[in-house]
Amino acid sequence: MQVKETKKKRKLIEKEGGEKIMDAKVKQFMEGVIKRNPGESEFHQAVQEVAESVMPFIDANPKYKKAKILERIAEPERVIMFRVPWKTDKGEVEVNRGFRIEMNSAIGPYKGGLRFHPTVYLGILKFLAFEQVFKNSLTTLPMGGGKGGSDFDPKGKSDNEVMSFCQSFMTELSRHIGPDTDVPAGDIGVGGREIGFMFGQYKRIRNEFTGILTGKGLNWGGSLIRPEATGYGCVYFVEAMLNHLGDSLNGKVCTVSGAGNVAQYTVEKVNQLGGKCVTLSDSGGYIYDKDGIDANKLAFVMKLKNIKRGRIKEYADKYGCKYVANKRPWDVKCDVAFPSATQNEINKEDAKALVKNGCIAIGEGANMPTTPDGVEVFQKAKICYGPGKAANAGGVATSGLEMSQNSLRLSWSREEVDKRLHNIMLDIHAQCVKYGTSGEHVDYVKGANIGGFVKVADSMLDQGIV
Ligand code: NDP
Ligand code: 2IT
Repeated sequence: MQVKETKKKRKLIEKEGGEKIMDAKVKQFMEGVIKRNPGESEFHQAVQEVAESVMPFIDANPKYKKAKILERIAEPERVIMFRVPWKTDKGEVEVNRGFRIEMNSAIGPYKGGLRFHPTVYLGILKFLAFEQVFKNSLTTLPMGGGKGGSDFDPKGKSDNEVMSFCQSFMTELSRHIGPDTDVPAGDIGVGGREIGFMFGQYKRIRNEFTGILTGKGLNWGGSLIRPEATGYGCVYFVEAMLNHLGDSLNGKVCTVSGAGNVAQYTVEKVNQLGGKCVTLSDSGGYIYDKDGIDANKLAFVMKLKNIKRGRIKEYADKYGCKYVANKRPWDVKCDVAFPSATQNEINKEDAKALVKNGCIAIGEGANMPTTPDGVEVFQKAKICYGPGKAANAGGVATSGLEMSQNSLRLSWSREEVDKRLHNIMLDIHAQCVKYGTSGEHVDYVKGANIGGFVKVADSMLDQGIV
């Protein structure tokens, strides 16, 4: 008995010692990253999470360490920053800043969205480009990682002003992108309207009709299901996590944040799978509709947000439900939560409230919506926590399918694209299970980070010191 206990103790001490050494290695690596990228807190956060997952794996596979893969992966291949001058309807001159981060091209051309939001700066786009490298690798498709955007705020601007901005933005961006070089798409503040204006300007400058953007309109090279893909994919991923435990979304109450592209199609797919979504939000606050956001109410939201460009409060005014100003919906009781607005929108307290109220799964439609101490709460509670780079990869995966169709000069049917999207999400789930399972539990953070890392790291090794 005593021998057994001593052995157990020794093992624990060894494990704790090993963890301490690993923590010290991550700390040392992060000191370098922070020094090289001062003030970019979101980038530090994203790199730290990946470093924590892959450091033990790198330790066990010295070839990665020798080639300094982690150091190289955390350094963008190229960062482009440029001036974007444009004119308001009143004839006033405005100046914004444009960016494109070309992060990693080991497995394919740079690929990732453009974000137009006043909070955009280098640190946010570098975090998004970094996440994109692993996410794109997980999709199984040949796409490298990139991200771009501007601190331009489309809110309250006329269509004409948005067009004027987009044309100026693309005038410079056009020098850096191409169907085999870098293929941007949408993100916050960039949807079908903006992609159209930018595509038109590229064509005009270059005299080429090529697939230089994804999320295009159906009449001019777009793919069916691309608008739906991120939300649908996220719901497919959560369904896969629940199926893995012998459960499903059928009958589940879900909370959703955001009211844009990702949130809207998350609600649509949850409804199709027999669940019920009770919240949506925007930067003004959230609505709580305990009866559920059915197809008719969702049609109202789509018109409100995509055409009228109004505020989510108008939903509460129309349907007489609760509206909570300046708050996020995480204290509403739910089985599953879909954060689908922006980064760091679930903090430690929000995570605790979700777990306390019985939430069993999180599907991150947004990129990095949970703070590190919030993630720790979910991990400790051992609920199904699907991190963004796995759960929201359906959007970029379907962008990859749009690129394939453009190359073939063919369009696949809705059913064909949806089937491929569904299979890709199941494949991503399988990769997370492969690299993240320990005992009965799947650590989806570890699984996604290692799964995404291996393919990129091996490709970098194959291609030498570049
Ligand atoms: P949209 O611009 O269509 O919608 C964004 C929604 O989130 C709006 O309701 C917006 O409210 C809200 N929001 C944005 N920023 C904030 C903020 N700082 N605080 C509170 N609310 C905010 O963007 P998407 O739906 O395309 O993107 C949502 C998330 O999903 C982002 O994290 C994005 O990176 C991620 N994502 C998107 C993909 C895509 O294909 N579109 C693919 C993968 C991930 P308001 O209008 O008031 O600003
Ligand atoms: O974060 C993301 O994956 C996106 N915004 C979509 C990128 C893309 O190229 O479709």
